[in-house]
Amino acid sequence: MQIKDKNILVVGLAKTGVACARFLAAQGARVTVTDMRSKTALAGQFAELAEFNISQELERHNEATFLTSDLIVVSPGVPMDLPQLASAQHAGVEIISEIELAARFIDAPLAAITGTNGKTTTTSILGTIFKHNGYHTFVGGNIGTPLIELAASHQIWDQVVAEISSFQLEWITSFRPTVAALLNLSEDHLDRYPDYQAYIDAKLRIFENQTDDDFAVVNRDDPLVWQHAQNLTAQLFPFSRKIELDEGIFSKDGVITYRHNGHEECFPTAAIRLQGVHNLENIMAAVACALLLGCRPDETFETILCFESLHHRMEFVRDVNGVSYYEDSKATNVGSVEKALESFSAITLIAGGKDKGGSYAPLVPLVGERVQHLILIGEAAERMELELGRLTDTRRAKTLEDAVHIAAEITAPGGTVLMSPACSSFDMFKDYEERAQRFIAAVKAL
Ligand code: UMA
Ligand code: ADP
Repeated sequence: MQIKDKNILVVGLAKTGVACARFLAAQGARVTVTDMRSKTALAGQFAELAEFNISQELERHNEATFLTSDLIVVSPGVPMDLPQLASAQHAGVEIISEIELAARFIDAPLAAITGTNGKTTTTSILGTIFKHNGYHTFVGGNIGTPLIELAASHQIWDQVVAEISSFQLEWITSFRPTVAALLNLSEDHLDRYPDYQAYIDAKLRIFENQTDDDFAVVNRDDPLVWQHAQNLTAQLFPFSRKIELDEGIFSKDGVITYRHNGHEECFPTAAIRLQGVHNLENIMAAVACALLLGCRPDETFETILCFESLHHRMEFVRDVNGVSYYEDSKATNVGSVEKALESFSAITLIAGGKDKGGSYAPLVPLVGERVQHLILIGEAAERMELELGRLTDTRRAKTLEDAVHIAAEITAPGGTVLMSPACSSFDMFKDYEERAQRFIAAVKAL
């Protein structure tokens, strides 16, 4: 790919934009960065670009710059319908996402993980398996390290594991994983997509450039995933908790069985530390990717036995007066909250935050059955109360700290206080990690 002396516009200057601008400038491109934020707000980002000669257009996106660029690289947080992108596309300017740029520099086998929930957990498990098998492994993407840092590292990698979001797939053209996994589909990001199908279509693009030499690891038990997997070019490799498969990976009676081309491997699950049926799905997906890409079964099994839950995913905080407190700040959509509610009974649920536009209706049966008290915070509180409030004792709290105090007052011994918001955090917090820390601090202060 010709980069030197090209006029390249990087749209968005957060983690992705900085990594792209650095890589492109180091390759000799004439780089311009544009972001709606101000120079003051972006001081940290510019400090990271100080060694390069980079033009900047801040607090606006100038259409003329879009139209005169040779290439535009878009950050995932920039919506696809930005008018300047539409004009540039119409004028024939090449527009790509950061993962597309990175993929053009990846020589190693690429395992890419997507789905509404479980991406980070599965990506981490798979990265750990590869490393335990002795492979020099790059783990990146939506998990927090832009994939382009792989290209910028100038190292030779044996394996690449990428967590991939729907946003990152929006501007791909040749991104082609050797193994792509789709874990599950449920409503999310409807504040960005016109409808649910548009979100699903974006996710499915992970398979779009695969050939029949590649593999699609898909959830056999998720009707939407299975339905959309039927027309893929790649070889289907399903995983299931419910169905015994001749080709694929499934769990039954405490054993995970992997079957491929007449070959079988079995892993007992009793000693696995990672709890919850959803994590069994994540483990099966990761093991499938690992074995399909040549990992040894023994080392793979050793890794999954030792793997512990990541922070902020159904994490135990402490017991106070016979009540257990759990923090699930990473549950930013309805699908992940369903899994959390399935894991406990006698629940006081603290939920709410920035509304992503989806329906809360899938929570109705579980809230009715298991939630004794519902405490709502944030912008979504009103809509959540409309959809769920009639099912249980429902209250509003102004702050997360107030919610924790109310929960402590009303939850009977033996119960569980669970913060599993079903919303993003940006109305009240910097991010889900800050929300988690504030919850943990409030619970510790009880
Ligand atoms: N901006 C504009 N114009 C716009 C919109 C945004 O200039 O019209 C600017 C913003 O001011 C900001 C930048 O563009 O400075 C957008 O940055 P970004 O949101 O893409 O943030 P990054 O730090 O580059 O992080 C992104 C991913 N963020 C999103 O997809 C929202 C990170 O995923 C990812 O870890 C990182 O790239 C590295 O690959 C985060 C995320 O929330 C964790 N992902 C979503 C999720 O998991 O639900 C998809
Ligand atoms: P993602 O990266 O897709 O957001 P995470 O692994 O960070 O996924 O988990 C996010 C939330 O989803 C947490 O609340 C976690 O408990 C829940 N979760 C994890 N795996 C799954 C799964 N396979 N299905 C449904 N929910 C899941």
